[in-house]
Amino acid sequence: MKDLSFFKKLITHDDFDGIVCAVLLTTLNPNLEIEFQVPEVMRKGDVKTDKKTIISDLPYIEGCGLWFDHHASNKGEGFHEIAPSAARVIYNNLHLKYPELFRYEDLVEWCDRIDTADYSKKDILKPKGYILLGFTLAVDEDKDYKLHLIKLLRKFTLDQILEDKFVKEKVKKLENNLKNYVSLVKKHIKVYDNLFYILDLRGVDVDPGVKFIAHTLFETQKIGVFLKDQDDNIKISLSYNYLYRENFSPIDLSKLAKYFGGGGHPRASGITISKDKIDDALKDIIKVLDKVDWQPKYKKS
Ligand SMILES: [Mn+2]
Repeated sequence: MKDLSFFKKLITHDDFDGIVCAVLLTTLNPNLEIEFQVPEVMRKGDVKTDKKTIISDLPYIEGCGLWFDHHASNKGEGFHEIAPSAARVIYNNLHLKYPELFRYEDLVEWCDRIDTADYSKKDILKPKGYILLGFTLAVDEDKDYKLHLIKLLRKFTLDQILEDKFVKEKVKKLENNLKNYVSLVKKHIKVYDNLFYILDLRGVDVDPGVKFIAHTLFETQKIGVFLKDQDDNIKISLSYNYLYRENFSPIDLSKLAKYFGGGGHPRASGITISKDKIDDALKDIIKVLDKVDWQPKYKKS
């Protein structure tokens, strides 16, 4: 691997994991120019890279210089491991070579929890600490805030970060949203017999935190399907309820997403689809989820 100072640019996911990746990598090379991306845009193939570009927590693009990822559905050349977060992949592979990363041990551990949605009900309804900070990223699409947070995480303690004016502003907005989402979810949800639900939020302005509210309010349902506008398309997110903790997962949601051109993790995945195809896709998804057998099969001894 080339020294980190060789690289000029980092393309990273715009979620908490992507931001922690940027914290680690810009600690090693503060001159990296940061571009935030989402997996759908990477898969379309319009994103330009070169040998001086690093990609983290996103699908691989041919010709990039360095790649760090943890999504089972992505393939490519670089550091790719099945780990709780992409930040974990970076940390594990680089911290012995670059001991200045040691100070992020705690941050990376929280990042693992956040990227795998390892939350309690209280974490969702009354978020605190890094979890609260993670949720502020989803409040609105705000590149300046993301860049600001990367700088804060490099320099300050969690308590200091939570006292920052920009952060406080987002926290206030987030807490306001949380209150509204309870009634909003109840209004737009359709629960199916076979332990899944569809939350149709087309035409409604919400941040991704609404998914966790839905899972919390409908905790006996095991899978949630979320529909949301995404520019001229529809974004379908599929996820196991974060409160469903059993190892038995009878359907791999990344494979289901892949069938429609999306991707992700076995327990959380996403699809971007055009408006003319959404009805048929939704019918197919319901058909598949209706047939999921939730009864674990025990091996005969
Ligand atoms: Mn990730």
